[in-house]
Amino acid sequence: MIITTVFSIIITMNGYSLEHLITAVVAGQNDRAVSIAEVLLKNGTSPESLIQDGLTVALRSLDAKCTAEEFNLLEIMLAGRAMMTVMDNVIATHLLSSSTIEPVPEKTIIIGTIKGDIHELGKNVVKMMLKAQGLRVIDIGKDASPESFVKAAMLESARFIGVSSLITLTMPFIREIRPLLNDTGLDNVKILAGGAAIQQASPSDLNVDFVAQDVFDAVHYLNGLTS
Ligand code: B12
Repeated sequence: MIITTVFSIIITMNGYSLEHLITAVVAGQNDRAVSIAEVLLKNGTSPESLIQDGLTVALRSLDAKCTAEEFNLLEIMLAGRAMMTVMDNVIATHLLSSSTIEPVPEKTIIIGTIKGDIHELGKNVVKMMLKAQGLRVIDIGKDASPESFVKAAMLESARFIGVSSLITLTMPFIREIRPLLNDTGLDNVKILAGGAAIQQASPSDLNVDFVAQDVFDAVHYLNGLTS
């Protein structure tokens, strides 16, 4: 009761809550979503919370709209666009103004969505956050073959590979990356995997070094290896 009252007072003082942000993103209202996110950030909501409790929750709430019975491409695409507008115009701007970290070549990561999967919003969030952490991020896009991850790692002298997957059926392709790396002599390259489809899998299931629950989990893991 007391907690609910305090929460209501905070919302009233700020004018907006994360719930408003979620509603605006789901409705595909770019400008409104940006304004709300700006107010929330100004009033002390962290970028982490905006991403995890706002933007990600908004997109995941469209889960049912992505099934064969109820597929609504337009609605999902508009929500995805609103989400990335907030990422570009509010979160990235905030992160860039609060840090001056230059990308470090020794901290290069190849990032992409695995073969058979065209989801890219999560990957793009990860890309932006890792850049803000000073990593040099090479994005090889979506529907990327295991071979293309390894080729890019070789060409770019990467230390890490980040694989995104939201489609469960793509798991066998993720497992192929490690043996291909070993065949090329890149045994030291660490593989991180993330995305809604594989969060429950263990690293050994996927033949990778780390399975991230979200982007902040990945940042924590990488900081442990690079600092
Ligand atoms: C948006 C969406 C779409 C959009 C994608 C737009 C785009 N440009 O990306 C569109 C409409 C195109 C789409 C298409 C399809 N979709 Co869809 N989609 C979704 C939805 C609703 C949200 C996904 C999303 O963007 N979330 C927001 C982001 C921020 O979250 P995230 O991706 O999880 O990322 C976070 C973490 O996971 C992590 N992370 C993500 N990647 C990585 C990578 C690394 C390296 C690291 C460290 C971390 C990390 O960090 C991010 C931030 O914390 C999900 C529902 C759900 N529950 O996820 C279904 C969902 C993923 N889609 C699904 C399906 C079935 C499809 C289609 C096959 C539908 C169809 N009938 O054609 C097609 C895909 C075709 C294909 N071959 O890929 C299923 C997948 C089921 C499964 N497990 O296999 C889901 C779960 C919906 C459902 N319940 O059935 N989809």
